[in-house]
Amino acid sequence: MEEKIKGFLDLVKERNGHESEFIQAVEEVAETVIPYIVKHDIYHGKNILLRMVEPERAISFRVNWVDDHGEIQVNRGYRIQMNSAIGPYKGGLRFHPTVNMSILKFLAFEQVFKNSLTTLPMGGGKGGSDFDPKGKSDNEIMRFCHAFMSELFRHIGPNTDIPAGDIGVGGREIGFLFGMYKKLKNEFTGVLTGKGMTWGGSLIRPEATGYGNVYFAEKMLQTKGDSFKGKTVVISGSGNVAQYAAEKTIQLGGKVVTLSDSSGYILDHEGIDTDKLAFVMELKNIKRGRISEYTKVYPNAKFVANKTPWEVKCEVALPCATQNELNEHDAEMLLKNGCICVSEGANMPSTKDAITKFHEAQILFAPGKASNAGGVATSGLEMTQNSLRYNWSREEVDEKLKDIMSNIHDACIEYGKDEKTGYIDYVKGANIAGFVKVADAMLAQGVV
Ligand code: NDP
Ligand code: 2IT
Repeated sequence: MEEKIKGFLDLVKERNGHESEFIQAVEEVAETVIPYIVKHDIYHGKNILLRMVEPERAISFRVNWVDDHGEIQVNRGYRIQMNSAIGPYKGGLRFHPTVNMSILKFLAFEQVFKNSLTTLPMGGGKGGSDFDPKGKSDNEIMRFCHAFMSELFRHIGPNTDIPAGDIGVGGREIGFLFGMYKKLKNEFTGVLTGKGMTWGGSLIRPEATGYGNVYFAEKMLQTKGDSFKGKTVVISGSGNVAQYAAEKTIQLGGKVVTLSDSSGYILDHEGIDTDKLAFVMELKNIKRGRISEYTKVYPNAKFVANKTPWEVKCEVALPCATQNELNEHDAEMLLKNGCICVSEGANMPSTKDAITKFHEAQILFAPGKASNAGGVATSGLEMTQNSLRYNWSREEVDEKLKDIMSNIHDACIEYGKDEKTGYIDYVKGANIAGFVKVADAMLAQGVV
């Protein structure tokens, strides 16, 4: 088996040698899915995984725009259309200077499994740009989004590919992107998700990734007869996912003591309560400030520059910032400090070595493709509402989100629970459950 996995990964490395994040994501899947394929005749010998690691289409394009000083700027835009076996391509757009093919291919690959797990009919895709929104005026953001969509529009559509937000792309950007798409196509369709509430958006979509992650973590804790109540919770990031993970944690009785950004983290031993979180939301979403400014208003809290929050004692850790933000050493610190549950809000925030540590310690560990699937699942619900030309209430969407997270948890148990020890390997469970649905569709559709 080791040989088989190695042979497969060697081939992937040969073809994608310099794409380290993509290879990391494929490795994690191959190690759990190849042994399953080998044991199941219908999948064996069909090169299904080999087909799944090759994007159906990878689009790269130039984005020219003019900044506030009249300078012409040139960025790169991308859309990876990874797999459409179970539905149209679906996945976010990331605007961040680190964006490149490797990052987007890893995200698109993860998205295929994640979307499959949601039980909704969505294929996988991802896109974005190396554009850096930090420090840009609203007008610059608008001009960039319009320029980006002036090429992307020809590759997407409500039955083809439906982008959404990710790092650096929130409600403001989706608005500008949607406006240009509508103008160019002369049609009002649900081509993007994460839209505003007055023009086709779904209630709970902004909250969905963070809420879903906490619903999933609560499910994991329940397998131990435990809950969020009274738990000290460490969260990284302070963007969309982190904010709503914090909100739901507080609602379930947990105490959130950290938030972070790429400059460092804030530690508030008294707990970040609802009022303090409202301050953070205004600071980040409206003033577009830095998390360090929290300590100016709440002087009992401290800011720790250039560090991640994993050194803080906690029972639950929710990494909600970015890939590879939690390494082996961080995992050791968390374990030493008594952490019993890690649930990923971000995509691939834990390195492979960190995950190995969590598994060795047999704590509750959920990979992002399972625990952060609530965001894209609610995007799927937004698509449904757009097709119905109807809006569900907040309660209806939240109930569906809870159900979906619970179903994903069940799927992880079905494919990931060790019958002898009872330990649930959520990585294995999510990978195999996600794989089976896509693989069955690919087999049914033949070699296309
Ligand atoms: P936002 O842009 O709203 O927030 C990103 C946060 O992460 C910011 O606090 C940012 O800090 C921090 N961050 C970004 N890059 C780094 C870095 N290199 N080092 C440290 N901190 C960093 O994005 P989201 O909250 O939407 O996304 C967060 C994560 O969740 C990503 O991994 C994304 O792929 C994933 N995700 C998002 C979903 C969604 O619906 N939005 C759905 C599922 C997953 P700074 O301001 O300093 O850059
Ligand atoms: O990583 C993700 O799942 C997202 N950024 C959300 C994708 C979506 O289409 O809502």
